[in-house]
Amino acid sequence: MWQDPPTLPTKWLYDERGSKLFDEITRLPEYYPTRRETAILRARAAEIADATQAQVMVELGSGTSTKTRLLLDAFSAATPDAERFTYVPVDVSTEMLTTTADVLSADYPGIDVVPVVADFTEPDLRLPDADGPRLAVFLGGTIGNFDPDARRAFYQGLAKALSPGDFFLLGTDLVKDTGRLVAAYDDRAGVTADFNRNLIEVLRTGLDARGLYADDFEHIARWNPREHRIEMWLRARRDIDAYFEVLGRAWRLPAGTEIHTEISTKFEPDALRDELESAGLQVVTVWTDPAGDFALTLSRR
Ligand code: AVJ
Repeated sequence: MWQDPPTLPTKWLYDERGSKLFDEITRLPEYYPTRRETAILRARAAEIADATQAQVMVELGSGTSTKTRLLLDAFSAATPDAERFTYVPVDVSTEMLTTTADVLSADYPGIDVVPVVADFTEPDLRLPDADGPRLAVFLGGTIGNFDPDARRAFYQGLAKALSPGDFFLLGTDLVKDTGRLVAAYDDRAGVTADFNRNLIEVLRTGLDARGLYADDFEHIARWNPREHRIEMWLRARRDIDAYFEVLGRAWRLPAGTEIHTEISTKFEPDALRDELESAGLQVVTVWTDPAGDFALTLSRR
């Protein structure tokens, strides 16, 4: 936060209120990624189950969502009666994992749910053993939040955690018309603006800040063509003179100062393939929706 320009950790966007706002974002008319990815999974889940023959699915970031269920439905249907399929949600939040495990165990009595508490961005990621192929999935386009170095480290860590013959399914948003991209991150209803400004609330309450108000910041979403990513910023509408009780530090921002809060990288399929293959993950199949907005890439270690 004391960098220039000031940068706040993206993960701070996802407190309870932030997570609810993101959920609202996924239903906005401008925000296409969730609907596109769901459509691809609906069309391809059975194919994914067939192509991988996986007995274990490890989901990075635990989910109880429609998307997770589409995959679990397909794998349940593909698993012979004598065998059991295992779902391994991986998350840093024990609370999230407990909810996921409870809800999915109740809904899928035929599936073993084995939660793992871990930060999957750490290089020492370890996955539960299995007799057959394992499938790691990372959905939602969340990889877009990682900068190129973090992506490389993540792919390498994952490739190390996987064994030869294991698979990786990755959801990525694709480069497209700039107007549509910007609209998806600057919606008319202002939900994304509230989501972004919520970071100020997180700071204010978490660090006991005086003189810091979300309304003093303007939401900015802009396309960075060089890095092919949407960048979210917060711009101070007036001079900010805040004081963090917890840190015993002042934070002064002249009007117009921009704080960087999130990147959402958009991918070109060829470049994505190169990144995965450099980490030792061979691309098997790329599926997109009919509009070509979003991609699911299946690779194999
Ligand atoms: C949850 C990271 C996939 O980058 O599209 C949506 C987050 N931020 N609108 C994305 C987000 C603003 C989202 N991901």
